[in-house]
Amino acid sequence: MITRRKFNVGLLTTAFLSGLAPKVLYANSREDWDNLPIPPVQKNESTKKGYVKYTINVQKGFTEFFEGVRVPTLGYNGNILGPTLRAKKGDIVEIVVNNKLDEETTVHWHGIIVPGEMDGGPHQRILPGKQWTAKFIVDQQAATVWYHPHGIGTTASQVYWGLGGLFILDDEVSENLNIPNEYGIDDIPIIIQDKRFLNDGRLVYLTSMRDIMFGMLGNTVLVNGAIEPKKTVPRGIVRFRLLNASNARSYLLKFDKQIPIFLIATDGGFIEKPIEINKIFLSPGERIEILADFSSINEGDIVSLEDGNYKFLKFKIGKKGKNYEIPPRLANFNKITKDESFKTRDFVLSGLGHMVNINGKQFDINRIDEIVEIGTTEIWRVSANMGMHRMMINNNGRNYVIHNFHAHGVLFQVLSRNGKPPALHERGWKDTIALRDGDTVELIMKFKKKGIFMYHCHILEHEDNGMMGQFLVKEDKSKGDLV
Ligand SMILES: [Cu+2]
Repeated sequence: MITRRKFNVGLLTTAFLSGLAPKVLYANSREDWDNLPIPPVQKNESTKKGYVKYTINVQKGFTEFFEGVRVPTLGYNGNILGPTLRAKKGDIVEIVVNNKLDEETTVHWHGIIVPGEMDGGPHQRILPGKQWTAKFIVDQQAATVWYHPHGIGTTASQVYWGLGGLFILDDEVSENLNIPNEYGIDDIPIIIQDKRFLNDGRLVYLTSMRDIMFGMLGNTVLVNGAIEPKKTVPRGIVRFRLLNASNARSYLLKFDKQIPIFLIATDGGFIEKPIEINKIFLSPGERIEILADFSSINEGDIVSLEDGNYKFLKFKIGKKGKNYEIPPRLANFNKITKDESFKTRDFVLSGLGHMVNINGKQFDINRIDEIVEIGTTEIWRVSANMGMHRMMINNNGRNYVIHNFHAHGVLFQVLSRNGKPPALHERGWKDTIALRDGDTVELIMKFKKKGIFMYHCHILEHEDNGMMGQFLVKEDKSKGDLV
C-alpha cells in the first residue's frame, strides 16, 4: 500500500510535536482525489459453507508516506495495516498466523468473544518464524471489530509501526437492513491513527518522556495508513465504520458542514435504533458506526472530517448513490439490569509512565487477578484516579482521556458514568471505555466464554508498562457446561 504525499520540508516544526499538525502544513500537497486506501477484503480459502479460513503473515515492509521517503513499517499480508477479515454469526473461523518478524507477536481479536486460548493475548505467543492457528465460532451479533498484536511489552511499538486490521462480523440483521453495505463504496472503513513524522519525512516513535507518561501522541493523522487522504462518496446516505487504532490519542470528530449523522453501532454492534448525533468521540480501541446523509450537499462540494479544526479526511460529493433510508429500528437490544448482577468488583487505574497500575498492581503473567464464574453477571466499577499525578495532567484539559479500560472475552453495557446515565454513544454494547481523571464507570457484563482473559488500559504504552490484569472465567462443574 503506497500512500504518497509530497513533503514540505521545513514547515513541520517541533512546536507541533505533541499537538496535531494544522492542515496548512500540507496545503501545497498534491490534490489527488480518491487516494484513501481501502484495506482489501481477505479471500476466504475455504469453500465449505459456514467455514472461513484465512492466512495472515505478520511481516516487515516499507511505506512511502511522503514522496521519496520510504520508511520501515509492519503489516499483515502487506506493508502496513492488514486486510479486512469478514465472518458471519455461526461461522467456524480458522485463521493461520505466520510470524515473519524477528520478534515475537500475538494476534488478538479485539471485540470477538472467543474462549481464552483463542483470544490471541499474551499467552498465545508466536515466536519468530512460528505459526499459530486460531479457531473459533462467531457467537455474537454483527459488529465492527479489529485485530492487533498483544504481546508483553511489544503491543505499542508493533501497532505504531503498522500492525492492525479490521474484522467485520455480519449476521441476519446486518444483511437485511436497508443500509449501505457496499464495502469501500458506501460502506467505508475509517482506521484513524496519529503518527509522528520528522522534518525529513521519517516516522519516529517514543522521542520524549511525555510519550512514556501519557502514551505516544503523533503530529499527523493517518486514515487507513495514508496521510490526510481524500475520497469521493455518493450523494446520499453513507455508512462509516470508524476505528480509533491510535496508540494514545482520543478524538472528538465532526463534519465541517451541517449534515445529519446517525449513530448506528458501538463496539459490540448495532444499537436498538439510530440516534442523531453531531460529534463522534473515540478513545483508543473504540469503534463506532455512523450513517452520514450527504444528500443536502451539492455534487462536487467537499465535506471534511475534523478533530478540532484539523481536517484530516476529505470527502468530495459524487453522483447520487443508491436509495437507502435511516431505518427506524436496527436490532434487538436486551438491556442487562443491575439486579442480575451477582458481584461487584472495583478496578482503580492510577499512575502514569512506568508507574501505571490497576488496583496497585502491575501486570504479571503468572498471576490471576480475578476469578469469575462462567454464566454469571457482574458489575465492574472502573475508575481513574491520578492522585499525586493530578498536577501533571491539569494542562491537558478537564476532558483529557487519561486512561481507558478494555476487557477481553466479554461485552459490557455501561450502567453509569459518575452516577449519571452514560452518554448516548456509550449506551450500546461496548468492550472499551474512556476515563478522565476522577471518572467512575459501572459496567455490567455476563461471562460466556471460559479461559484466561486480559483487562487493561488501551493507551498502549500504559498497557505495555503494566496497566493490565488477568481474569479467569471458570466453569462451575456442578452446573454443567455453558460454553
Ligand atoms: Cu492508561
